[in-house]
Order: sequence, then C-alpha cells, then structure tokens
Amino acid sequence: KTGFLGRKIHADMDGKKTPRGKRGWKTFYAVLKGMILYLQKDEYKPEKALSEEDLKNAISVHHALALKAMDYEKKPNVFKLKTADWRVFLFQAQSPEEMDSWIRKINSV
Ligand code: I3P
Repeated sequence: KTGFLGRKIHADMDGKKTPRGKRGWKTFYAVLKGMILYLQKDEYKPEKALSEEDLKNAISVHHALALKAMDYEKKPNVFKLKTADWRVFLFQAQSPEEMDSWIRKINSV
C-alpha cells in the first residue's frame, strides 16, 4: 500500500514523550512493503535507490499496533502507531477510508 501520510513523532524508543522541536507534522510518501513502513520525501520511483534519510525514517511494523487516535482532535483521519520498540507515531491519512485501510494493512502484517 502507498499514499501520502502526515507524520508526527509522539514518543521515542524509551517510551518517553518526544521533546519539543521534534514534534512537528511532516508529510511523506508512505510505502508499506513487507513489515516495513517506508516514509519517503518524494513519490516512490522503482529505479531510484532509497536515500539515507529514507532509511532512517523507515519503521518496522512487525508487532506494531495501529488504531484510530481517539484522543487527538486537532486533525481528522489521524491514527496512532505503537511500535514494538515503544515508539508512538501519529499519522494523518487523506480520508477516513484511507485511514481505515492503513490501519487494516498495518495490523495484518
Ligand atoms: C510542535 C509542533 C506540533 C505540535 C506540538 C509542538 O512543535 O508545533 O505541530 O503538535 O505540540 O510541540 P515543534 O515543531 O517545535 O516540535 P500539534 O500539531 O498536535 O499541536 P505538542 O507538543 O503538544 O504535541
């Protein structure tokens, strides 16, 4: 599955709240491939290698949990992703249908 997603980093690997200055929203072109959610700056081009930045932003969704962010009301279509290494991300999809589809796909990995 692919598509544009806004991302906000909410908690880091130690489970602690991500510090101010690193909590802003950024838009990425997301590609869910196997157990990895790649977050790329630009649209995916099969002939183009992933940049170092792209690799740093990639998230393992193995044993991760995606769920609608019921406690986040500032933006619509936001879901939460809790990873196996205790990180927490918020992702904003482009529609409710897209949000549901991302949640389903991530949880079925
Ligand atoms: C954050 C940025 C986010 C905001 C977050 C800020 O600042 O303004 O948009 O989240 O608030 O800390 P920075 O870019 O300097 O990290 P919202 O858009 O959800 O308000 P937060 O710390 O209350 O999460």
